[in-house]
Amino acid sequence: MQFNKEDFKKIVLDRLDKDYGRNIESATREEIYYSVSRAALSSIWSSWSERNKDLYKKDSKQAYYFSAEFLMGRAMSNNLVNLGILEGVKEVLNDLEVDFNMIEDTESDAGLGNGGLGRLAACFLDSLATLGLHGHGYGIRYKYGMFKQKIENGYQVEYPDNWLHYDDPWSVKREADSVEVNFYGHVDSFTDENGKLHFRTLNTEKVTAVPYDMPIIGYGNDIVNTLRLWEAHSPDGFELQLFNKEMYNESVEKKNRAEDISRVLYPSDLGPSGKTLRLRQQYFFSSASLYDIIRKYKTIYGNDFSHFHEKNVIQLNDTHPVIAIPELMRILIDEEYLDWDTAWQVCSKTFAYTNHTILAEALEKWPIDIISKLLPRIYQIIEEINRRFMSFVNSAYPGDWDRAQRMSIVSHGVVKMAWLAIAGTFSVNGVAALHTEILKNHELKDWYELFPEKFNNKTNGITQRRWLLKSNPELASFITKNIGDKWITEFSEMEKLLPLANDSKALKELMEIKHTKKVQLAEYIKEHNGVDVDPNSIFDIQIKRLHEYKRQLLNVFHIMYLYNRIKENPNMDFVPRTFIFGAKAASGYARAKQIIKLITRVGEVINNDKEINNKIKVVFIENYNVSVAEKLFPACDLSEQISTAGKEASGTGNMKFMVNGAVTIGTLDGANVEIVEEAGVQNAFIFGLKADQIQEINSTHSYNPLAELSINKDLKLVIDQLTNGYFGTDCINDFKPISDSLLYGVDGNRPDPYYVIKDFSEYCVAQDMASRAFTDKESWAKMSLINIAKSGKFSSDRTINQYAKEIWKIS
Ligand code: DL6
Repeated sequence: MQFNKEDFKKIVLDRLDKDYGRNIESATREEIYYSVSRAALSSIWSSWSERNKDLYKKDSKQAYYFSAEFLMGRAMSNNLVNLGILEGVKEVLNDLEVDFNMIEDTESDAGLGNGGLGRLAACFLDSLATLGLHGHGYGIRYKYGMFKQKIENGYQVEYPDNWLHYDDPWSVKREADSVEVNFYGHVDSFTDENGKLHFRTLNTEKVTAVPYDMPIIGYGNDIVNTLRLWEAHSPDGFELQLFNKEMYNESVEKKNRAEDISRVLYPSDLGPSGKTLRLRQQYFFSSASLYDIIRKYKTIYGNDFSHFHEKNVIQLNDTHPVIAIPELMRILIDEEYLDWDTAWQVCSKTFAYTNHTILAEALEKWPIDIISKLLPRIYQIIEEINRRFMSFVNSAYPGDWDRAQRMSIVSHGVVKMAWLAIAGTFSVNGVAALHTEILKNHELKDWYELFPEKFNNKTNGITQRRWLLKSNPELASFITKNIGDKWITEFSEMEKLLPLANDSKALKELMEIKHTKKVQLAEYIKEHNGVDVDPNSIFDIQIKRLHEYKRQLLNVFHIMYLYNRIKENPNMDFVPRTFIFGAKAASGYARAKQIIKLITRVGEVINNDKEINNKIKVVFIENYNVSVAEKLFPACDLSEQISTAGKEASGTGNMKFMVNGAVTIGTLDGANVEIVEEAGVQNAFIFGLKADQIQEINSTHSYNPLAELSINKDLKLVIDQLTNGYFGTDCINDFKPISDSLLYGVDGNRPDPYYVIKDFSEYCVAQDMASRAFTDKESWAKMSLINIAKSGKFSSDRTINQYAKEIWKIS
């Protein structure tokens, strides 16, 4: 893109004057941030509107990514990088004596996602635009993103994440494209003049969906795709008549009910009201997005839906948008008057489904009483889909009633959304090779046997533009200096770095870069945690959602074990370590919160213990989010990927660490398997049970954690310390449930369901090997370099190319 410094400066100053009546001296940092962002946005209007015209062209097929989460993080710097004007804008601000970093830090993270699934969606959008593919996102514009986490007295406390407090200069409201979404009501049938039966839903509750568009800017190619997020409003605003009767609360009741839909990401769904609200959210954005797509389609083909699937493909990101399948059926049958079979053909050729987890609790099931009340016509359609599907199963497997029961979409009082997804789509994919195999051979075995042609794997990836070029400019320059800059858009180029593995000078430079990033992180930690950490120590980092299967517990047990050893023998040889955690626990997940308390308490005790002479530090980074992640990945030496094998579908943090030169310590789980395949097992520290061993132990019920513990006195001591007050008597109530769940099993679960005790010894051995390896600087640097050079596979550009060619058939 052409960039003229003086012109850009003029636009920024002009905006400050016209929008705020300020000059550069009197403007606030928020006003400057807003004006710079809007100035950059104004430079892409024409490319963006050109791109939008393609949505109405006959010969272009569009891919739409339906997702309840888009974890976008900050937009400004990333967009400036992709536009190729970051340095220019920095110079402009420098001329105006404004600190760019301060302006960058003014921007709130768009934290409209929970973890890997939402961040994957954001990486995919970046790749789609950079590859010049016609791919756009649809989701919800939550007023409050994932909560803001504060650590108070060691406990997680949740506060609203008001990311729109200063408005969002990167969103453009498109009021004219608003659509109506209908809830509740009753289904009415009538016969037309030709004797054909029709259905309609009467007396519905109406909600207006108002779209906001975010530009998704391709890297260096003038292509701008769109992320369209819907905001919910009441069509009538508030009720003035009630207000004038001084019934103030009543006057805004309807308005609030509507706005609740897009108020917050993942409202608690423990009770029926929370469940209803979640389903309202899912239907809201699915229905609005379908109407939007159909509106565009009809401008080209009118009522002829036979080309719909040639023009549109919709990827359903997990089960959250699966309600779109019966919704498209409803629109086609009730509003466009297609017959059932034709509508079903359209649907099942248009939708594809990605599964992101095998955790039973994450495979959504909606109680029939909720769905049939909230969406009566949709429920009727689901029942009919199931009736026809069951007859298909019965003809495929005559007399196999067990199988038919297992595969029924509606059963035991619930609608199984994953089953509906597989029945109603032409493609079902897992997100790493191991995950897809587990789906095919275990969790979705019945389905794979019936529809083998639908199943495929698409190993996840991450965008190197955000996770390397933008967040680690020092390493990016090193790479470009050695192999040129083609890697920015063709990540397989990274392999060209391999010869440097034998070049001492280059390895030294690589380690200097790592040191610089560690120093920067140490400053952040000092400022935010008040803890001094030594950049020469091993930076050992585990950052991801807090979940028992991800086994932050295994990590903290290892820290407790090391601490005990140093206490016993203060003069022992020890390679200093800084253990860094970042994690949010779901608000209703008590065990995860207890584990956070354990980490922070262990940290408090160890960090303040003079006797251990700073050999270990433990830091819990508050409010882990995308912009904090950008500081953490580049500064890591050792990447903790230690989930129970078979449980992590893929992981993407593991890839972000790898591209930044961290070495993995991990189990053979999710995409770790492929990381190790690429980098070589000698360039990682692999330990623990494998997925098939765990399957075997589970099926034979042959695991007894108490027996394991009786032969591991180090671990026994660690677990005893949870309940004997060693880390504070005030915490026993928090830590005892952790110990109980490992030793005896709680809430109907087996003891130690995630094999923490079983894998502990091997984990300690692997950790010890990592410590020893770190002392040989050059060989560590070599491992780091090889990981970087072999990370080419893990670009989301590769993943998206596969989706485009193998599923979406777009070019
Ligand atoms: O596919 C993106 C991401 C994977 O990398 C993670 O391994 C997986 O846990 C995550 N899945 C989810 C879905 N719900 N749960 N649990 O977030 O998807």
